[in-house]
Amino acid sequence: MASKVILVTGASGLVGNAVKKVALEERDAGDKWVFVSSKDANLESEAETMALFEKHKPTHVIHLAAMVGGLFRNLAFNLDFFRCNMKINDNVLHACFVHGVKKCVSCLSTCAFPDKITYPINELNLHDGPPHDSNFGFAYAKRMLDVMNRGYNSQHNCTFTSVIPTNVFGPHDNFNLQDGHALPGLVHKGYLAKKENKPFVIWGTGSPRRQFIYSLDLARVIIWVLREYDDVSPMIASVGEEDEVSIKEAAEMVVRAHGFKGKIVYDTSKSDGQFKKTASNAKLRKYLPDFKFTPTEKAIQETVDWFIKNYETARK
Ligand code: NAP
Ligand code: GFB
Repeated sequence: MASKVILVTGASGLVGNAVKKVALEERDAGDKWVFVSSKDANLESEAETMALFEKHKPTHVIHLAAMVGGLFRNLAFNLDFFRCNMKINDNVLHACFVHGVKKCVSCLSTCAFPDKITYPINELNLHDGPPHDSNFGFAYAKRMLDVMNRGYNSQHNCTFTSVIPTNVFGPHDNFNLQDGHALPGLVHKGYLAKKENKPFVIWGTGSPRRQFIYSLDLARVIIWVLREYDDVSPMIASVGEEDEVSIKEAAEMVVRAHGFKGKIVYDTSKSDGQFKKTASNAKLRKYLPDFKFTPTEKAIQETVDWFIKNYETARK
């Protein structure tokens, strides 16, 4: 009899594939892992969500499913990001409650933190003011996940918690130029610029700053939280502040990874979005003082190699 039945929603995405890889590597013989995507159930539907839980009867849940996108998709669909994610999160947490799930670990995002704040941000700042305008819909829906976790705990003593990643990247990302995030967008553009001998275009000024976490490192943190962290309050999952880089520096790492030798240009007609969202990982370090993050340059090289090898099937 499996000691845990662990249901992973959003398993076909960037973070989901990383959790699958790490879970299968770390395989704890007693656990049964169930990886699902929207093909198994549309989590915006309460009925389909309940049926999914009825079918798999999970004891533990890693809830990753969401409407996700980079700056430009958020700018275009703030309302959809709010409504779609509110429905998904309400359905999943309610199904967890109805099915007596022992622990659920969900994913927020550091873009949910207030925009006008003293950096670095920490977990206690989550509700201290409005988020950046470019992604208010997504940000408020993510904050409501934390509100629901606290509600299920105070009213029903549930252990539903969350991690708060910074910008994530890695294999199986969404490399669509319009909808995706900066790093997969730059990886894709680097590939096309080299193949078509065209300039490599960075959108915006290149000066905004980000902390990028490799999907495989985030997956290790999420699985540790599932096994060892029993607090409802969220935990930031991020590299240190010292590893924050500018978009320009990140783009230069992508250029080196592709071995691109051509012209690099900036399209400053494109928005820069939020200048920075520097996060402190002090809470994570308190619990995991020896956690080793993959160096960003090495992780970008592995992502570029994965994209070149899987170009035909990659999301783009
Ligand atoms: P992703 O690659 O876009 O994957 C999204 C996943 O959600 C896919 O498996 C998708 O299934 C599933 N999904 C979407 N809508 C669904 C629906 N209505 N019903 C059922 N499943 C649905 O996203 P990701 O980057 O891995 O993000 C995973 C989690 O990390 C999300 O909660 C996200 O907010 C959070 N996060 C991501 C980042 C980042 O930089 N990527 C940063 C911070 C936090 P299909 O493949 O079937 O569509
Ligand atoms: O990763 P990104 O789309 O989202 O953009 P955010 C980060 C920065 O990269 C912006 C610049 O300053 C962009 O101008 N950039 C340069 C590019 N080249 C590109 C490119 O080719 N594609 C993209 N997308 N950007 C998101 C939030 O904010 O962060 C989401 O909107 C989510 O809700 C995500 O939280 C993690 O970091 O600005």
